[in-house]
Amino acid sequence: MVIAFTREVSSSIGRCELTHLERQPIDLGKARDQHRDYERFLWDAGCTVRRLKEEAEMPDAVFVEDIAVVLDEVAIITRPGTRSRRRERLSITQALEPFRRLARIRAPGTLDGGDVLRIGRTLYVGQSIRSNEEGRRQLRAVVSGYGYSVRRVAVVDCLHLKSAVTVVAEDNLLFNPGWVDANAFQGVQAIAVDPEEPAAANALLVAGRVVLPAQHPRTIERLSRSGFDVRPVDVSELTKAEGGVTCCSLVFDEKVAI
Ligand code: CIR
Repeated sequence: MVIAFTREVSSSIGRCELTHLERQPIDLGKARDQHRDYERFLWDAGCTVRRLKEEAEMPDAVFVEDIAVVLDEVAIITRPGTRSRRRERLSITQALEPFRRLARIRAPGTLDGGDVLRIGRTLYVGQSIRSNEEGRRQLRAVVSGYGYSVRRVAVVDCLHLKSAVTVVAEDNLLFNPGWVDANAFQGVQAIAVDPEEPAAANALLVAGRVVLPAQHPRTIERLSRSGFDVRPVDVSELTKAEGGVTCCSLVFDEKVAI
């Protein structure tokens, strides 16, 4: 069974962290409706969706991806690079405990899950404002025993590595050439986003389907023409909170034969 943890959009989402965007009003009802549609996509793709309860005083808590990195062998509870998000760890820890051995990033390390891109046995980690060298060192110490290597990747002008590049097939990336150098990734092909849609590189791959925000029609068209099964979702409200489609879920196999 594939599990997808999500979380109800917080009623305080209007006070979310913002780094590259100006604050705009977020329609909470609409954000929740759009989030339901996103969860419906996950159900349709075969995931068992477990929606965690709202954390009303944690504006960014819907973005569960940043709080953990879930591998087959171990889940790493991160230490988010922004202080306001560290309280989100308690409920994610409790949610993941039944499924994985847990490891933790500890001070002074920082790591946001949005900075960790797994391709096979390599974890590419963004050198972003949220994840530091000590965070990467601790991650490497945890995962190297399981046969993973950790590689640092430079990113510019965006929040996380996965704002700039994501996996759209086992051997294919979608990326924004202005934010990350695709040469950093070995053995995979890379498709660039449409130049007019710089934020389109954050796609979620589930069961061979590629979820992309409907706001990026040119990139959707580009991927569709290349044969990808693209599923547009309207996430206009959470986009105002600098969220993408990967950050709203933690998707993993319930039981893994190791
Ligand atoms: C933040 O700044 O932490 C949130 N407003 C957005 C987090 C988005 N997370 C992600 O892309 N992985």
